[in-house]
Parts: sequence; structure tokens; C-alpha cells
Amino acid sequence: MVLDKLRDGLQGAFVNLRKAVVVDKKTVKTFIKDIQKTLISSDVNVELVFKLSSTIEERGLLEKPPGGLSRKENLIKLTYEQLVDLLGAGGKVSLGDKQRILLVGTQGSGKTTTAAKLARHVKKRGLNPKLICADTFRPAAYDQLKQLSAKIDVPFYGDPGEKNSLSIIKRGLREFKDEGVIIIDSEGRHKLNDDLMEEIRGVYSEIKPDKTLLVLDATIGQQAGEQAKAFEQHSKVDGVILTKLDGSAKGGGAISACAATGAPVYYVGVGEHLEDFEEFDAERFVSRLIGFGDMQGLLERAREADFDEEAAKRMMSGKFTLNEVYTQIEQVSQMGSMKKLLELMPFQAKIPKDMLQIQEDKMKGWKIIMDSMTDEEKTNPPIIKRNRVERIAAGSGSKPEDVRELLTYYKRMKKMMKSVGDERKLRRLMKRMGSNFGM
Ligand SMILES: Nc1nc2c(ncn2[C@@H]2O[C@H](COP(=O)(O)OP(=O)(O)OP(=O)(O)O)[C@@H](O)[C@H]2O)c(=O)[nH]1
Ligand SMILES: [Mg+2]
Repeated sequence: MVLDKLRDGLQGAFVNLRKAVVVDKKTVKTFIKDIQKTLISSDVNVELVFKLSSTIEERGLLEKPPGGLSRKENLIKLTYEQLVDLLGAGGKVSLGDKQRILLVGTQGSGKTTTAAKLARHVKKRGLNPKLICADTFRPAAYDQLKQLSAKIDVPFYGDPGEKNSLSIIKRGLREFKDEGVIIIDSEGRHKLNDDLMEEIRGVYSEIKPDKTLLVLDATIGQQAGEQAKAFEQHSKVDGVILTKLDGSAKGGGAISACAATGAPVYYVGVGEHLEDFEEFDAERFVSRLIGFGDMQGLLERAREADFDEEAAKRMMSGKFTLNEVYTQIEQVSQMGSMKKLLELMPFQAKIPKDMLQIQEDKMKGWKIIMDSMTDEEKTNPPIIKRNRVERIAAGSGSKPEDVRELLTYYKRMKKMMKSVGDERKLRRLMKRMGSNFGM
């Protein structure tokens, strides 16, 4: 798995936070210490770590949590956002039918493996990748890439007899009629010396790749930032591919250093196999590290499910009508399927199971039913007796049972509201329901 230590450290911090009963100064401090320790041991630059932690601390303690969020959730949200910020925006290669991608990097950084991984990735997306081996420096380079391309069944061009990499590339482009996503594996040298830079510059100005991607070994930690900078000074680098993130204890340092340098990380290599390769997306990456499903989705939903004071007051005074049910349903459909919503929740709400299992399409049907009701019926549902049930069913194209089912649901909800009793409990309940039903 990717970045075991970083993941375990962060998850540990979040587990402790979740267990905390109150979010006071001490809790926040302990949480932040845990985060700091983890990041620093992943080789993240100390200054960046302190900047991140002081932001979390200040805002976590002082800020009034935005709508619907508890202090704890707000702290999680803040930390999540700060981590995403630390690891950068990521980048995207918009893959097309006709494209030249040049891979550059020092020796052993993983260029050749990455060329094949990228080709596989491109192919999976239904595009047409082709590989060129332009490494004339390392004797076995040709065979290595040739074998890899055979494995993924991707056209390959190379010439072990040719010493000039530029001429190989030109011939390769001609051979491939310059069509498809052409991925060029270039040679690496031990260091970023002038020779290598000269070579890259030459290739660059002649070939004019659509994208030049720098392949960096993540095990070098925050030094990745300096390498990215050095390359950028000599040739145009569009983005970075970080390899060996699986085996690196310093991956966090490598990613954050690239982000700090302004070099977007496009892809990450997470193993020796060709399928161990992913697009890098900081948000998804951080969500996975800290072990919540789709954090972004949760946050959006938390915002949408903003606590509605007015609705709470209305309900407290016993005014829970079908209008409230209507709003509920509307919000649920805005939020997407309830099942999906539940998967997103880090904190499983304790709401009666059968209440959660009310199906989405049923709810949509109820909305249509309510559209056939008069305002009076919606504000005062007990007046809906048999005749009205039949009229509403006919008007909404549904069955009388459906109308009755809706009324039963309404009664149950109303009873639940009443049984809650005091306001604080209701608020809590509403918040839970807000996350589940969209109130
Ligand atoms: N664990 C792991 N190993 C990787 C990854 N990417 C590459 N490797 C390994 O790193 C070693 C070097 O990879 P290459 O692809 O040959 O590197 P290169 O940059 O082409 O090397 P030169 O051509 O010599 O400059 C190989 O043993 C690869 O299997 C990765 O994401 N994870
Ligand atoms: Mg190579």
C-alpha cells in the first residue's frame, strides 16, 4: 500500500480525535502534535509542517464551524484541506489522439518502467499509445522497453545500433506517422549534469513534445523539489511523475516539495508492476490516507445539509407538516442517493434502520403525491381522509396505498420529533438526519 507510515500516522491521529469526547485546547494540541510528527517523519519540510499546523490550530480553536459541522468535524475538514494544500493541486494530462509525451529524469528514477505504465494507462482509456526508446546511453534500455511493450501489446520503436537519440525519435515519429499518444523514454544520467540537460534541450527544441514529464524517485524525499527546480531551469517541464511511492517512507516529503516548487504531480508509481500507476489527485489521495471515503463529497454534503434553525423551531413547536417532509425529500434528491451518502459518512448516524431504508424512488413518488395536495392538506395532514386519499392518488397517478404509506411515514416522523423532547436533543437529531435525510 502507498505510504504506509504516513497513512498509519495520520489515521492514528484521526482515530484519537474521533475518540475525544470534547474538542478543547488539549485535544487540538495533541491532534496537531500527532500530525506534525507524522509529516516530519515523512520528510515533509519542517517549515511547511509548522505553517500547516498553526493554521489548523488557530482556525480549529477560534473559528465558528461552518454550517452543520461540529467542532470536531470542522477540525477534520480543516486538516483535510490543509493536507490537500500541502500536497498540491496535482495536474492533468489531457490525453488525446495525437500527442507526444517526453519522459526525462535521472538514471534509475524509473523512466522506462513509467513509460510502459503510462502506455498501459493510456491504452486503458481507449487511446492508442506507442513507445519509443530513445535511451542510447544504457545498453539494455532497448530490450527492457521492447519487452515491456510486448507485455502490454503496444507498438514499439527503437534502434540498438543508433547512437543518436534525436534521430531515433525522429524516425520513430515517422514510423508511427506521428499518430496516437507517443511516449518517449529518454536516457538518464547519474546526475543532473550539463550533458544530460544539453541532450534534453536538444530533443526538446527539435521534437517539441506536447508534454515533458519529469520522472522522480520519491525515495529522495524533499530533495525532489530541488530536482524539479533544476530541471525546470533547463527545459520546460510540465509536471512530475513520482515513482516508488510504495517503498518510500519519504513520499510525503517528495510530494509536498514538488507542490511547494510549483511542479504539479501528474502521476504516481506505486509498485514495480505495470498496473501500479495512478493519476495523482491530492484530494483523493488525502482522503485515502486519512481513511475516509470521499471526503470532498462529505464536505459538500455537510454544507448542503446546513442546520436549519427555523425548521428546528417550527418542529419544536410541534409544527411538523408535510411541507417539511417535502423539503427533506427535495434535499435528499439534491444530495444523490442515500446509500451513497451513507457510505460517505465517517460517523455512522444512529437512526432506526428501517427509516434509512426508505428508497429513493419511493421518495420521488411521494413528492409527486404531495404536489397533488392542497396547501391545507400539507399543513394539516390529519384532514386527509379516505376521499382525499383517493383524489390525491388519482391526481398524482399513484395508488391510494402509496398515499397512505406517505402519511404513515409522516406520522412516524412527527412522533419521533415529539419524543425527542428538549431542544438540544432535537438539534442533534436534526443534524444526524440532515446528513441522512437532507434536512
Ligand atoms: N517499487 C517500485 N519500483 C519501481 C517503481 N518504478 C520503477 N521501479 C523500479 O526501479 C528500477 C529502475 O527503473 P527503470 O524504469 O529501469 O528506471 P530508469 O529511469 O529507466 O533507469 P535508467 O534507464 O537506468 O536511467 C526498476 O527496478 C523498477 O522496477 C515504482 O513505482 N515502485
Ligand atoms: Mg531506462
